[in-house]
Amino acid sequence: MHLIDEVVIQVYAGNGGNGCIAFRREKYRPRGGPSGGDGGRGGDVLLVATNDLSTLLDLRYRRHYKAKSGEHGRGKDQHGRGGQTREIRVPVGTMVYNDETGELLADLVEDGQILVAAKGGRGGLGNINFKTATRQAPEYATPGELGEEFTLRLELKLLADVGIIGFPNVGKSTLISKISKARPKIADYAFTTLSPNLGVAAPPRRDSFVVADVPGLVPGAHQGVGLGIRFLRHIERTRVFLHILELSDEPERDPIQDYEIIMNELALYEESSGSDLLSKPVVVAINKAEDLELAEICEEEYGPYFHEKGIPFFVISAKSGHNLVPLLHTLGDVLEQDKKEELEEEVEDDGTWSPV
Ligand SMILES: Nc1nc2c(ncn2[C@@H]2O[C@H](COP(=O)(O)OP(=O)(O)OP(=O)(O)O)[C@@H](O)[C@H]2O)c(=O)[nH]1
Ligand SMILES: [Mg+2]
Repeated sequence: MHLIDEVVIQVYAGNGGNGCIAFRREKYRPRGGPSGGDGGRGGDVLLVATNDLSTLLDLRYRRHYKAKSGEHGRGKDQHGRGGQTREIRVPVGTMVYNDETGELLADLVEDGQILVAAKGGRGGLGNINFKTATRQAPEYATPGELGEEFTLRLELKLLADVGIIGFPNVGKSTLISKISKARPKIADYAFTTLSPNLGVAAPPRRDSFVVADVPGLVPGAHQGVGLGIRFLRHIERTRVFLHILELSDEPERDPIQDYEIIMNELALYEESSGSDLLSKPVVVAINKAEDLELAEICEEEYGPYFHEKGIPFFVISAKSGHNLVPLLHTLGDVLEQDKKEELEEEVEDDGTWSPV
């Protein structure tokens, strides 16, 4: 399977143009003097973050990105023109690493944010720069500098407010298709979703938020079982998890057991990656309960377990729409609360308060 959330590319900035050695030899001007111009600067390679892209797919088919070199200097005091920069557009949420050293160079989180990924070489100096009182005819110029070259690893981490997690086939994609305009593939088998989907949920009369549906998790995911956990990095940066459970026909499955298995996978991922997943607020919903009698039984049977933990709990049907509006309002509340707490922490950190 081709992953489109990680690519390695090669970037080459342009070389600087060479300085020129030339002398004026014009009729009626016996002592011409040096006239070699400077070389132009090589073009930079820039990474530009844009909201217009949502994957790194375009970069998969093209590995090498070169900016133009600067022109060489010429006679008659003419400087070489600078080389054109090369812009590479990447989706917002792209993290850029130096592939050789592993160093994080930039986290492009805003539309229009720019990283100078490789600097163009400076142009060389032409011999007009070297004329002195004692050296009237300098026979030298300097060469242009080489442009920088790097191997970069780009990693896309989606920026969403809510990350939907859960076993395969529980109805995560069905839910995102109900609450937003996203139209992911939905089917009655595990691992229908192979890469993350984003959707904007707009509950009535309140702020909209971005929801990410990621491929399903199974026991052992942190060791690579199923599609593994590589998609978890996408939800590392979400504020809130919406954990979807289901009333499954499989006799060995139980919603609470499923819940604990997934939380355990998150814990193992957290341990191995040093990320911070378990401290995020969670909202739980048991899906596929369009039968209202069944929904009530579900509420009684599973509700207390989550209420005791202080976790907001809903019994829903993504298919019929049952209970989706209250679920969205609660997600909105939890998000607002989380943003408020973050703001308070920031204020505590630097001890100042400046009204926005
Ligand atoms: N009865 C019922 N079926 C549902 C409901 N929501 C989803 N389904 C069905 O469950 C199956 C899986 O739905 P998906 O939305 O593809 O599930 P998913 O969690 O995205 O699955 P993966 O992408 O494989 O992880 C489909 O056949 C859906 O029609 C629901 O509320 N009620
Ligand atoms: Mg899916």
